[in-house]
Amino acid sequence: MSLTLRSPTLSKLPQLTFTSSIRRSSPLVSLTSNRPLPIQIQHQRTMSSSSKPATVDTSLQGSPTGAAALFASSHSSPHPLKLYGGWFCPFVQRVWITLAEKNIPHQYIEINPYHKAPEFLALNPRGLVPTLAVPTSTDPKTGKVKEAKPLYESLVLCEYLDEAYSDPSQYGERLLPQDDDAYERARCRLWIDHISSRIVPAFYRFIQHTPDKPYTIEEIRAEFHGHLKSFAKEMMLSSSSSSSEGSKSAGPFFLGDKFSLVDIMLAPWAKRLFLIDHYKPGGVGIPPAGQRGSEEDEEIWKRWEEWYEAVTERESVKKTWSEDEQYVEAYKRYAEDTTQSEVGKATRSGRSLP
Ligand SMILES: N[C@@H](CCC(=O)N[C@@H](CS)C(=O)NCC(=O)O)C(=O)O
Repeated sequence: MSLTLRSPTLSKLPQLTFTSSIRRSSPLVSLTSNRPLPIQIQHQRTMSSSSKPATVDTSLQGSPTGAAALFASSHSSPHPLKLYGGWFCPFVQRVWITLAEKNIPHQYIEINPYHKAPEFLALNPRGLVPTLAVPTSTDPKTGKVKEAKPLYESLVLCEYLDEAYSDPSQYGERLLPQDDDAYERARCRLWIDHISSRIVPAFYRFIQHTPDKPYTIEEIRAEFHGHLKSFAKEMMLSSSSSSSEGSKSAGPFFLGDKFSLVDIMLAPWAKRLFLIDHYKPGGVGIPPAGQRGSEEDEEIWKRWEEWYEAVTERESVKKTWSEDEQYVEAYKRYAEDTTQSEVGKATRSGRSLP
């Protein structure tokens, strides 16, 4: 099958043609031979075949392991819906979890986004994974997909997938409250914003902390705890109050017994908390039960733990997870603050995340 991809934002860029792999219509040739280079391979170039030296980021181990390897290989056949991802990336894991939750047929293509190959930048000018190629037009006669377009930004992608694959008989329950429950939907978006603008940036300030930073490890730990506690307190209070939906169940997820987009947005960093325990003195440092200060703090941290247990045990989260040691190796560059990733550089210079 051949399928055309146009970038809506970069109409002047070369048109890409999808076959079993992506190639430019005037194909990019390998640096070492005259053969056209499939995009997947371009992104896995190592120091020996790349003109630039490998960095802590470009030399990352190239493919998922463990459960994620199985999930990736069971979605390796050509399909019009393509996820370009990196096994190590929490933003990718958000989209991967959404695909797994809704059981959406797709093709997973592992790339290393730090190489910035022109074909990848043509899909996503920001040069970041996750990037999705989505089918946008089908031939009415044959029903075959004629055109696909790129989309990016993990939250946008998850919302897109939830809306585009919405038939409950095929894809299960929607990931955000629907119908006339605009308040609940807005409340979910508010806490998604809390995750993306508070918890996630603090995670990186925490793991990238080194003794020469203008803030101490205790300060960033306290800030991180504060953001987790706000989230857990919201879950505690919302489950004890009634809403337009009627009375809610107590837990374990943000919306009680319903796993939602809010949980998906934070799950990848919840899974990565063990890296802070591994690398940072004092670790995440959530105080043990009975030593949490006030009665309210005891309750809040209990609610956090309930959420954490349920989310990290969720099938879709486990399915998209490689072996722990692989993350330990990959996040060393964050722990030592040597990463040149956009997220790492933004954190280092106090800018907001890309
Ligand atoms: N805001 C983006 C962030 C994505 C992101 O930063 N992805 C990283 C990998 S975890 C990436 O592609 N980095 C490439 C780079 O830093 O050059 C999203 O939510 O999708």
